[in-house]
Amino acid sequence: MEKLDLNVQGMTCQGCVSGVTKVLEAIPGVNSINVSLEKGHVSLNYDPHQANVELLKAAIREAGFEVVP
Ligand SMILES: [Cu+2]
Repeated sequence: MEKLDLNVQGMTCQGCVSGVTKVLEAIPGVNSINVSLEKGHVSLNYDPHQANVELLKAAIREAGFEVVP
């Protein structure tokens, strides 16, 4: 398992939090998802054989949020 921390912009309510959580949960190999609305932060663990950073970022972007450095 690899750990990933991302800063995510555009989350404004718990609906956004569950939206981000849902798209990440749908990706095989992803678990321990933690989304902080206050900090604009997402952390998760993923299996590098099943997912990768670019795939995870793309899923967040497709859900309508911005991943920032
Ligand atoms: Cu929202």
